[in-house]
Amino acid sequence: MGIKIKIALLTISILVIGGCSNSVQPDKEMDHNMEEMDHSTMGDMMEGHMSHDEVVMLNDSTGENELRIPSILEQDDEEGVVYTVRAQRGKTEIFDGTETETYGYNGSFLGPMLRLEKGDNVKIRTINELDEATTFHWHGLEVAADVDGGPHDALEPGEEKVIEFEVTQEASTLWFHPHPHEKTSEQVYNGLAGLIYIEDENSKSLGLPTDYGENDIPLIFQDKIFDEEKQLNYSAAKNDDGTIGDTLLINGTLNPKLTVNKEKVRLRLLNGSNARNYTFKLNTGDSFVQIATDGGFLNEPVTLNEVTLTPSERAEIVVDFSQLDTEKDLALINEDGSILLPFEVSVQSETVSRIPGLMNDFSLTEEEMDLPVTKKIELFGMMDMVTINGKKFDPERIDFTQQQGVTEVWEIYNKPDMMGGMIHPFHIHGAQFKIISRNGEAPPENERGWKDSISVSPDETVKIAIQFKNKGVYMFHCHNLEHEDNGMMGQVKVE
Ligand SMILES: [Cu+2]
Repeated sequence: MGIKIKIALLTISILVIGGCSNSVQPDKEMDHNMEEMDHSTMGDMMEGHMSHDEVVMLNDSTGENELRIPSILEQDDEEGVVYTVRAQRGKTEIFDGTETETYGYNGSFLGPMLRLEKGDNVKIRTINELDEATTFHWHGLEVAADVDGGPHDALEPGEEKVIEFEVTQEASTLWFHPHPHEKTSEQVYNGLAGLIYIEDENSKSLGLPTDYGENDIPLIFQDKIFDEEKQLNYSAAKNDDGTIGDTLLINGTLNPKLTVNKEKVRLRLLNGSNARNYTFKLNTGDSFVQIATDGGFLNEPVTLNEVTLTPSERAEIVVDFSQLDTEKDLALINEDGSILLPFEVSVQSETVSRIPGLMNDFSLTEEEMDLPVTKKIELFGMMDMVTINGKKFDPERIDFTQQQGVTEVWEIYNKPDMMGGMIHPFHIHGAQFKIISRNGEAPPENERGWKDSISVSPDETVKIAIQFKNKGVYMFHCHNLEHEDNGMMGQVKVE
């Protein structure tokens, strides 16, 4: 979008605020900020601000490269469930014949998939082989705060730390990524991200597609900007309101395609992007079913034509290729029509898997729904002026306390700004929570399951019920990674 259109939008916003008595008024703090800002600063700020409508489109995938499937991390050769995860620098051939400098876990780009079982006592040897500090954060895992890998747990270059935890939660698709103070966005952007699958008795008995890389496909969506040398130059690409690229990589694959059999195929979607939101749909308009949210299975499959994921959210969906017209070109596309992942359907049909009608016993009880709101979160601002409850992150400040094992209701409000505001993806560490309501209404059916990240639209209020199983200091923050690094984060101490 050109500068002219943005200026026009800005003018309209100011007219709306000035001319309409019941429109959203900037609060005192915002007034104060605006007073201190000269015109050029404001112009710069608006230039970079990312509203939902003006996001650069992704280039269509040409489908020339078969999708890369992350390897499954093998256990170390010692007693027990022991893994080693190393954060490394490397070079990756993303474009044919060119080496791009990247970061990865146990490799040059992204990471292996870590497969855990409920009940496992896991030991992970984390090693920082980068030349900068990093942390190892297990996104969605219900573990004690001292192994959660928040910004307090930085490993310096060359440092090692062994962490131990028991997997106490149900089958789900989680992920791991770095979380160092003010450096999360750059390190994730450069390639530090990996998947965690948790399996349990239930997930193994449901009969869902489970052949990893065959009909159970991990899909990590990340958008990037490559410079003329085909390098990821974060400081050049960076946008304080969320770095958005024109080039999609899925599992690190440029121009990916996925070859599938004529059967039910389970796609585990992870929005691993710094800031881009995706609305996934099939190019034919055909429906699919969603079977899982961030932290576990839905009770019943939910039929959908599209599903939206904001950064760090996951959804598991099943596409039944035996029921689609495979004479047509099939692809997973984004809301704006850009082609994300073309499918090549082989003639082979497999019919072993099924989608059961009942998959889980998730419930939101009357008692939980009747609990009073005891914690209020107000998300506000844009660019580097983002705040939670008017404050920026301070590692020395505890914002809330909560008792271990006690359910509380948090109310999260996204306060609009003079530009209207933008979606903030809100994430809480160390717990899976339940959505009670969105603007007072029951959440949509595909959000009636365990969540650790939620989208909160401008002027929207979301109520959640949350309980922490473990103790310690946990982060809660916006998962637009530049907002996180700009201080849109707070801390809850669980006692
Ligand atoms: Cu945000």
